[in-house]
Amino acid sequence: MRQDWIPLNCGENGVKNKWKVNCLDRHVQTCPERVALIWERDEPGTEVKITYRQLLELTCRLGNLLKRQGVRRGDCVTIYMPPCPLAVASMLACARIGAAHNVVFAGFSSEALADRIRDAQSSTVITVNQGVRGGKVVDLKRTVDQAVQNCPSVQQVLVAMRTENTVAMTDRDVPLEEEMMKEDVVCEPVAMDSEDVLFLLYTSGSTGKPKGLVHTQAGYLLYTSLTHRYVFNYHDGDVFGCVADIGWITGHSYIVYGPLCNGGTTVLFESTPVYPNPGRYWEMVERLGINQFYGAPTAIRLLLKYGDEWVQNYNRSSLKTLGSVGEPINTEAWEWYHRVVGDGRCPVVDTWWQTETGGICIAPRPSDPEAEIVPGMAMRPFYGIKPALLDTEGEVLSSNDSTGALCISQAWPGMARTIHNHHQRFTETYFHPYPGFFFTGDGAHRSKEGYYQIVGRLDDVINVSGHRLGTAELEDVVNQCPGVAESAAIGYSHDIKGEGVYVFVVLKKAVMVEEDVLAQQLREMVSRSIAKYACPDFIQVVRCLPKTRSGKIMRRVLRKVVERNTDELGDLSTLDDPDSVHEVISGHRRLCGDGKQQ
Ligand code: 6R9
Repeated sequence: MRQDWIPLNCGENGVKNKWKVNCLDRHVQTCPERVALIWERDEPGTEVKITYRQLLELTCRLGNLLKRQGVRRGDCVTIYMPPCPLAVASMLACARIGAAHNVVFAGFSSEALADRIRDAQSSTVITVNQGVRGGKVVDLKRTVDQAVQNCPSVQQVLVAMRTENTVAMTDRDVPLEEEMMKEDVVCEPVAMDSEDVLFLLYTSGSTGKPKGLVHTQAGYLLYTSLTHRYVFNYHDGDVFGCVADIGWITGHSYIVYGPLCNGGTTVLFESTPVYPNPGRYWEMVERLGINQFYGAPTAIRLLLKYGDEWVQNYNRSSLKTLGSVGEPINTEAWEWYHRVVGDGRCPVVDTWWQTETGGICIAPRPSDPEAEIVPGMAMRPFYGIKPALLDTEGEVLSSNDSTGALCISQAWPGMARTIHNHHQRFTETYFHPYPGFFFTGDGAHRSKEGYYQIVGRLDDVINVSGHRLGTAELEDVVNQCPGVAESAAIGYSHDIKGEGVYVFVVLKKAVMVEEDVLAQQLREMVSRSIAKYACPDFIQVVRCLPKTRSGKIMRRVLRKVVERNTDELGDLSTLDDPDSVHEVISGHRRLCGDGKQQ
């Protein structure tokens, strides 16, 4: 890595600025009554609108409360909340007083939450009593209670009330609304340097331990606001509907920071695409007058199976741009999104980017207004992004119509600056594989015309419904099962989730267990240690895993077996025990039948 890349200073060197003024105060001066947030609550038709003036008030009260509770500049506050105005106000309140936030997706288990709180060394956690999603109530405070038992750093938990049900409160817990109402509505924003930390966000990599990527103030804000404006062609007065969760980078950049920095109106979606029925998104588009809709391929694939009527029942004439993010969008889903949802008149932008890149790096727009958009292709680099494709020898592939490792060859404002407490891991992961380049972990193809198409991950990361999951992270959990000697997790292609999880396990000698009992036990362990979405679809017990003579598990071989491409297994002579592959193949057929996977 070129060391001059980081820190990359986007503001003038050393300039102190009140960056958060950019998301709130500035708009309160010019348009205080403009709606900043539309909270689309789980129950359709019960949305709540919050103006810029109200959001500033909430943020200031919360900022003052955090200060009263001892949170200082440089601290890191963990936020475990579903999308709601108080979650946004919590993020902005941290920024206002110079503290970093660490939002943890509220679907993560207590163990996953505890890991992230410990790594971030948070003394304060903000949560809600309960979450409501798809008509179901989830006890989020209870998950926090379990997590903080193993987090000695935590001194206080601020609890907002999403439902009217009371929850057990201890001395450590602070009733959020009650206490913030005692605070003043003015809270002077702290001046921060352009390179000070804005937030940490944990994401999975190819080792067992999730990494806390660090984003800083000025560059991140500049990059998210520009990409929000130009990729989606966002104009003043538009209603921007990003249906991601605020626990992911998409929520940070395109629900909160990008739209608010642009003085936009942004939707916070609390529900699911199929609640109370598969028309939910489009009924919401009609009711809220959404102009830009930004969602995930997994949801599009799910909805297209329910048929066109659920879309056509609603008036979607407000829509101007449709966006897709999180994983490759297959042509069928792209075409349906374009033809049915957008009535063939809205550009569909397939946006490629990562937690690490902060904002969209490759997308069909901006471009000339009439420039072609090829289905399922991210196509064009954003301003200032210089992609490069490298071959396995590390040589730059300079011609078109080539495929290689997707790298970025110069710094850009939105890039993550480090991994919290692990700068060495940051440089090793992103800058050592291809010296002089930032390595994304993805493979890509550059077409004859010079357009980019993402091929998928090159490392041991599985993408389940747009959520990243490390194979090592899964194996660490599975291997904790007393009967398991070792395991290998791989992703296989799944027609709704994009990828599903398939786990091979080798049992310890003399362990006898029914396969369904084991499968049940392992699913519970994964759900407890990571999250429900990480649960394996298939668990296959094998005598041994195919390994090289040096002991490396041949995941490539396992993937071919599961994808039923056994003609392409390649040369197996380097394997320690070539027979093991035949056993794996027959075991797989026993488990999944003779048909194609799924
Ligand atoms: C924003 C986000 C990043 C990984 C990334 C890639 C995959 C994201 C994609 C896409 C194909 C797209 N990915 N967008 N693959 N086409 N348009 O999703 O961040 O959660 O960090 O995931 O997701 O593999 O490397 P994150």
